[in-house]
Amino acid sequence: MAGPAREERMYRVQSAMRELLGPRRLVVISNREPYEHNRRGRAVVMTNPPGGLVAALDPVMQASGGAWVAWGSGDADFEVTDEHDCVRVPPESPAYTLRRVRLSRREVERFYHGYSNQALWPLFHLAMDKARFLRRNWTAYQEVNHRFARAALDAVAPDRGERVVWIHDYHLALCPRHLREAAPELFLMHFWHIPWPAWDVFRICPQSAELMDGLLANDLLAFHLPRHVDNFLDCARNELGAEADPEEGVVEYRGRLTKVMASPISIDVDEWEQSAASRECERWMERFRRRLGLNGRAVGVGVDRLDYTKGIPERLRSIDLLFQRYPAFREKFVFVQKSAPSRTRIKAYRDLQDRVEAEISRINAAYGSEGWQPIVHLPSPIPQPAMAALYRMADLCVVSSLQDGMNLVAKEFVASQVDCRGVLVLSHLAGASDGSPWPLAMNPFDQESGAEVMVRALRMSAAERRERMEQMRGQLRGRDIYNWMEQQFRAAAHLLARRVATRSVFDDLEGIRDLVASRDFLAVLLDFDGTLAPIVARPSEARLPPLPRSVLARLARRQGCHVAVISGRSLPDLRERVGLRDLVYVGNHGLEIAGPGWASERRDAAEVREMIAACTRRVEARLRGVRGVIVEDKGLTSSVHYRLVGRADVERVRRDVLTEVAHLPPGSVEIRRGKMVFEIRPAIDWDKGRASLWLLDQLIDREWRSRCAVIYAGDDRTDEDAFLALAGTGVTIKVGRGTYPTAAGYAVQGVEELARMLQAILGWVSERPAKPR
Ligand code: GDG
Repeated sequence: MAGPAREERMYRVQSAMRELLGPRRLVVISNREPYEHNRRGRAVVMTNPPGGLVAALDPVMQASGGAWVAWGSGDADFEVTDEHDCVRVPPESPAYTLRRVRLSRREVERFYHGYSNQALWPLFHLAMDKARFLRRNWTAYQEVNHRFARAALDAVAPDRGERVVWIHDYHLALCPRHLREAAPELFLMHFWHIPWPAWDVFRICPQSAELMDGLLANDLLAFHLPRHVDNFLDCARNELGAEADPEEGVVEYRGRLTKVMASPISIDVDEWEQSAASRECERWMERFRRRLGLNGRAVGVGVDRLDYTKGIPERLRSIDLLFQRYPAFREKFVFVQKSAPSRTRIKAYRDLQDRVEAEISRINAAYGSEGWQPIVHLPSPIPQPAMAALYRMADLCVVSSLQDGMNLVAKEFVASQVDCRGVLVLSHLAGASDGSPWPLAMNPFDQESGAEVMVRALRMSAAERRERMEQMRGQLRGRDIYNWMEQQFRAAAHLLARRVATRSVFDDLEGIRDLVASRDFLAVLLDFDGTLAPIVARPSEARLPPLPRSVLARLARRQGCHVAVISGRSLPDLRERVGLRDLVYVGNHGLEIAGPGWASERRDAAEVREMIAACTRRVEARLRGVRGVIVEDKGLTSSVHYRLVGRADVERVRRDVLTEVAHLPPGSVEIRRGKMVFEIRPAIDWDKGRASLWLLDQLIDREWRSRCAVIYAGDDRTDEDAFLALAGTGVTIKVGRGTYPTAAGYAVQGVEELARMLQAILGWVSERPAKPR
């Protein structure tokens, strides 16, 4: 729909995009495509598959001129594409590229119907009895996600640093990880259109860890509701042991950050409103009144994809009860059920369709009369102005979802209610309800009360209907689909602005090699967890992989080469985990250090060791009843981990730790808050940075800056102290490209890439003689 209002909205989105994207262009990836080509006899016709998202994103894509990657689902789709499976759209004035992904019939069956819609969809909507996790479907899901990622990489080449990729929905959870691995510089954002369940539900999924790992490759991940965000953060914590900060809405995993936000989707409010006010809509209203026998009767409306999550049989049962218990409404009320058959390859959907049709026939047979059909079923497609007509003429609209991420029907109804006469009856289990007092809330699992709520709506005074509808319309107007996009573009813009401008070590390998070659000594200082060893859910399970193990062992044998592992773990723990002879071990963030044949610990730390041990025992006793708390005695320090503690108890943990430490002599012991952990430690100004400088003085001499090439790598915030201390003198490497600022000069993508870097270093010094034994 054209018109100044629409232009104004487009202008808003475009300026938000310019702010976000600057010179960057947008690449959208979704399962469904915005344009579909199908054969009708000898002709090929193009259609826009229905759906609010596609309709809203298409103009954005036209403005950005990027690319859209989607499954080519039309039977003539590949007759109109070029040799790269691309077609320029819209056909009348080509503005962007649609890159179609070719899926075989078997892949559609397994990836789309099998895994996406028979495993993830039911599980995430709490329909556990319908969820089937077949290995072959999962394999297809993996392969197809990979395929989408490859298609997107083709679409972003060669200027991929200049692209923002926006991925949509649950079909593509693994896509971000593939993209991140192939093109770390891409900015990845993902919108998840369905609910994210609680951990107790999510953990049912046999592939839960892989799905989380895929999604946490995004820079920005958005859900409809704060509740979904909270659930996701819980899952990240429990599934992967990732650091999840609920205050910031940030997950730190594999050395990088994902911002997780709530951003409820909406509709093109003006478009629905204009459509509802149009002449064409009025003509449809007249036609419906006449043909469906609505004249002089109250009208109820339900509009749904035929999906078991929408609570259609439950709604029909309430209507049944309404006619049974309130016979005054017989002959006076007609319910129009507009349905769109969906996913009919799946038995549960075919069964639902049969059940809905049978129920409607049964109710009509039970109550109907010659001149009155209680429920009118419209299962065939109708144009949008006809949809608006149904919404506009309805006295009540029932949305009875058993679970729903958002539900756009509720919003379309409100936008189309230009006369403010209708009442929205809304399930409190649909995201759209979000605690608003203006719709009448219903619980689809309590069908008797459902009938009562509908009666209340039908009996409501015109003044109250108007009041409620005006309130809802006011709220909706400020939150349309353009606000939704703008909100996410702005969040992305903030993250992009904070992105670090560090170079990959591999871009400057020769420079680093020359530095190493020009010095007599080489010191390689490395953090352990997340740097040498991959992050695992339980710290006790972290292991040093074989490649870095053998490289470190050989590196430390070369003359003039020192290798140190620097960690927050205790010295004995670290030494046991690495288990190599010629290395230096730095434990407790530098409070204790031991090399081959020597050991040192901060005396001022050792002095308070007993005090900390006693304090830790008291904290442990206090917290005995708190589930999930882990108290770890690390000798010179101790840690109270609350990662697995329920949110309600975190405050209690904090209070107990504070209380115990407050009883110790002032200035002796302090608490540092780490990532979901309270550290009880000596009150000494000492960190990985100071420890590194001290160590270099000891290993070489005070002139080390001119005599030694220093390489330090770490993934975590405690490593930032070392990056700062060595800035300008050493080669500092952040492992994992985070979105938070780092003081490191270089970056590598992850543990494996760092291992390759270490291998390169070994190559540079392998000619040097071995140390004497
Ligand atoms: C997912 C989430 C979330 C329905 N029947 C007909 C028809 N429709 C149109 C409606 C509306 C759309 O389909 C359905 O929107 P919903 O929001 O109910 O949802 P899902 O397809 O389940 O979508 C959902 C959404 O994503 C967006 O993020 O809100 O929670 O499950 O636009 O108008 N359209 C026509 N005839 C029909 O019979 N023409």
